[in-house]
Amino acid sequence: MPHSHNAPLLILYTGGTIGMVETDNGLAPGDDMEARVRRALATLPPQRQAQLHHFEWRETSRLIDSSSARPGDWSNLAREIAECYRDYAGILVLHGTDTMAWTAASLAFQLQGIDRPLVLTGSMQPLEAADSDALYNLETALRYAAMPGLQEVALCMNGQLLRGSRARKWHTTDRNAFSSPNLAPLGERKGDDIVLFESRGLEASQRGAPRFELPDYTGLEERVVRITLWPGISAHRVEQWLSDPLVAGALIEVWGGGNIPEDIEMAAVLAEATGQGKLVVAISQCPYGTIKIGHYAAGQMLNAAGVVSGDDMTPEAAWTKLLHLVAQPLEETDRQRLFHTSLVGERN
Ligand code: ASN
Repeated sequence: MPHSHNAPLLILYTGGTIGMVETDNGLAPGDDMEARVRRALATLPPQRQAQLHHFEWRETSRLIDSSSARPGDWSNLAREIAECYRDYAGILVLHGTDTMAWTAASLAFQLQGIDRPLVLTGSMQPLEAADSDALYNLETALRYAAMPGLQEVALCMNGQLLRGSRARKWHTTDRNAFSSPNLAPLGERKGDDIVLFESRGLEASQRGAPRFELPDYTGLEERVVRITLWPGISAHRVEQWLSDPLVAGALIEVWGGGNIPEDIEMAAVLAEATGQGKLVVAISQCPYGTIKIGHYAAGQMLNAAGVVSGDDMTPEAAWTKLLHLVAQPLEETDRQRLFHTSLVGERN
């Protein structure tokens, strides 16, 4: 359903540094964030204020440092958005930066086919700090959240608009903290111009109609493990994780272009897990580029063990996609097929 351009935007505040204030225990989420945001926006030059769409405000019941976010928070957020998004021209989620890429990827899988902008932003410095990046990010993200040409989940930081399922936090302190290693930005702010590269957005065919999938993720974090290989890692160590009956999915971060140690026991452990119907996927430890399982002999065991390639996905997207598939009552072959398929432009 096309949305009205007169509809307001929604700002959904979840916590994060952007709204934090100094307390006796260090930075923590502060009160009155709506008033503080409106005051900050009112300091922009009038012609830039005039370009901002009007917005309504909501807050999640628990404002958090995003390092405390859990999958249950992602499913709550997606449900809240699914219930109200039709009333808004676009949605802006204010979020901590530490796990913003995880939330963005997770929202993309839950809210597939969303037909308007869903933008996440935050900041590296609190709104009221000297030289804060908060107002710049707020203004830029609000502008993107009002662009009808953007019809997907995106993350906006430091003037860059990145696909939510492709973004990663890349720096601990720099205001240019996010990157999208395997996909060019969807948009870029140049001076006061906010440019959206529509040809890079999700194609109409890929986006389709809204087809939200909203399983409850609460407690499911126990069911998907993430294992990063280190030189000399033993099959026994991997088995300890994979053989746990609670575990239904595993993300294995392998070497370079898709290699694991030539260790027959390791191959047997992986094959045992996939044989039990667990979804085991591999991505590279290299942030840039894709894997090609079987290119080297050292990777062929992954194929033989039934491990599914995560191609050029980020760990955040691969893990949240695993969780999303594990959370639904799907046949094993459908889970594998869906993991292989690009659902929201998260992989090539
Ligand atoms: N620890 C903060 C958070 O993720 C970091 C930030 O927002 N810059 O909530």
